[in-house]
Formats: sequence, structure tokens, C-alpha cells
Amino acid sequence: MKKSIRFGLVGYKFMGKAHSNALARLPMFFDLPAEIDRAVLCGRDPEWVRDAADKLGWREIETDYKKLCERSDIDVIDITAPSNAHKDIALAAAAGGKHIFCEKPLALTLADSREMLEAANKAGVRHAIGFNYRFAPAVQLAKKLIDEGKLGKIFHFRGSFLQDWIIDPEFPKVWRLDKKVCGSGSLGDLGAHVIDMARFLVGDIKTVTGMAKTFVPFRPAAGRMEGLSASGNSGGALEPVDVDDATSFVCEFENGALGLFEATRFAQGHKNDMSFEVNGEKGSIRFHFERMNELEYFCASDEPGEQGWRLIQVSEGIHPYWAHWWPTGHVIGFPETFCHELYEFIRCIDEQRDCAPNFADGVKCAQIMEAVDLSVERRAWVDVDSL
Ligand code: SOE
Repeated sequence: MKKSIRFGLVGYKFMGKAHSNALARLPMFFDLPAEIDRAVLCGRDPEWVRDAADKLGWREIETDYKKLCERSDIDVIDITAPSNAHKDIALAAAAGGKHIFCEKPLALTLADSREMLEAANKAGVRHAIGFNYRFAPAVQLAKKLIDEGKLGKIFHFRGSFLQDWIIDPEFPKVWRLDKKVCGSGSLGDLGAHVIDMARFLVGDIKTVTGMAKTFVPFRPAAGRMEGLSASGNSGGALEPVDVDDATSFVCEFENGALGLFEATRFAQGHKNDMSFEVNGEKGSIRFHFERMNELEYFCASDEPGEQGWRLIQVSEGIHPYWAHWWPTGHVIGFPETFCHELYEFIRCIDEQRDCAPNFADGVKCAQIMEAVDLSVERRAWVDVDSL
């Protein structure tokens, strides 16, 4: 009988569902070192959390994350609650000696993110952060091509995360638009993924300068929230929006490459468009999440006259993670990125090695975001290491 790894999941909305789905499906497709026990689902409202636990396949419920973190029959605390809850839950999990998986952004501030990293390291537990876009097979292939030197010296990273779901000024002020709950708007929610991608593929960032804008400064208050949206609103009163709707910035990487970043929820026609292009002396690659089973690659050493962008279908057994899934060409999607990141997390726990990405990557990301915020405020360049 295999040993089991007992999960306590905090949060059961969008990300809670994505994690529950991944944990349920992993054993069907992947050989795991331990059985996954979806032991306890935790949320504040007993009725809602009971209902969610039944739907998502969790054995028990808790309404107090502190109790959950103290339980001796839990190995992992998986944090998918809104961002303002991450730090307290992670500190309690570390104090309880649990391994921790935390959704991005790690916390509301750089200081809080550092505190979480320190607590997890001090407790000697494994920790990971949910930068799931790294785990698309095409992105793993991009990383492999870069690491093998196929692009040579890197000159440019150009990354954007474009969505269009809050353009309507009547769209309510959900928690992702409320600074005290989310920390920042498009930068923390979307830009964080692009920053992590840039660090994953190109390396650390030295200095940044940016600009930000809130196009709709007042919105109706939100009623009960579900997924990204909310039902009705409490009396139609308008509330100020205190986060960025869009943030853009440029940077120089430690290795001398230049970077261009854009995060917005105001790009009409773009639903969940996380895209990047990397240009090097020997070639270029580009990726669009909305076509996540493809990677484009330009190789400058192809025969003159035959050069052009290759469209690689990343859906064959030889591609990263693919052998676990379906026959060639039977494509995968957004949910599978969570399977891949949780698979890696479980293996790291079993093999007692550091996870990647982990809280240190969450801290680096927070440091870059805070540098961008400062640069916007000061209208100046900010060195990331000065923070
Ligand atoms: C909403 O903007 C959101 O769901 C983010 O919170 C996620 O991190 C991103 O994957 C997609 O967009």
C-alpha cells in the first residue's frame, strides 16, 4: 500500500476548484510516489464549504484555518484563498510543520512575502507558489531551447497578459479590484505571471520603470462573489477603485537583455492572453497561452531561402509532460497546468528537494512589482536590489 499525502485546501472558488480538479485527476494519469488524500476543505462559511466539499470531492471540512494547520493528520496546506489571507495561513501552516503550496501573488507586500519565505525556511517545510503558466508543455520546451543555447545570447523579452473582463464600468468591485484584499490590480494578478515567466526564461531583473492607470475609478459594490464575478450589488452604491486597471513597464535584466511588459484587463477581445516573445542572436521563440499547445520558433541557422517561423505542435509523447496524457495531437488546456505544478510539488516533497518555483521566486516577483509601483509613483527608474 502506497503512503498517502494528506491535503488541507483553504479556499474553494476559482483557484480552489482548479486545485481540487488537478488533485483528483493526477492519479488517473501520473505515477505518483504517494496517494493523494483530499482530506479537508477549509472555508469560513460552513454551509458553502460543505457544499463545495461535496462537489469537489473532499472528505471533511474545517471553518478555521488555524485548527486545520494544527491537525496532526494533515501534511500539506494548499492556499487558494484571496491574497490578503495568504500570509496568516502560510505562517500558521509553517508553525504546524506543514508543506505549503500558495497561489500567487505570495502576499500583499514585499515585506509580508519575505516573512512567509523566512517562516517556511525556518520550519524546514517544502514550499511552492502557483505560477502555473510555467507548466504548459510549450513553455517547458521554450525553456529547454533557451537552456540548450538554441537562441544564443538573449537580447529581448516581450511579455503581456491581456484580458477584457472589467471594461464595463457597471462591473462590480470584486475582491480582485480591492487593494486591501488583493494588494494590486492588473500588475499583481496578471503581471506577476509575466514577471515570473521572464525570470524563468531570461533571468533576474536589474532595474525597472513603469506606468499605471485606473480607467474606471468608481464601481458598484459587489454582492456574493463567484469565480471572477459577483452577483448584483449592495444597493448600487459606488465605491472607489484603488488598484491599477493596467500597468506597463520596461526593464533591463541582469544579463543585459531588455524587457517590455504589459498587464491589462482593458484589452478588448483578449480573454486570457498571456503571451511572450524572446529574441536571441541565433533565433527567437514566441508563445500565446490562448494557443497553448503550440510554440513558434525561428532558427537563424536554417538554410537561407528556407527560413521562417516553425509552428511546433507541442502534443507528442516526446514533449514535456505529454506522455502522461493523450495520444499525439489530442490537446490539453488550462486545468492541466495545475496538474503539472502539483505533480512537481508532490515529487519534491517525496524526494526532499526544493520546489521550483517556490516562495523565494514569490519574493523576487514581489520585489520587482514593488519596484514597478515605486517607479510609477516617482516617475523614475528603480533598481530592484535597492528594495
Ligand atoms: C484573473 O484575472 C485570473 O484568473 C488570474 O487571477 C489568474 O492568475 C490568471 O491565471 C488568469 O486570470
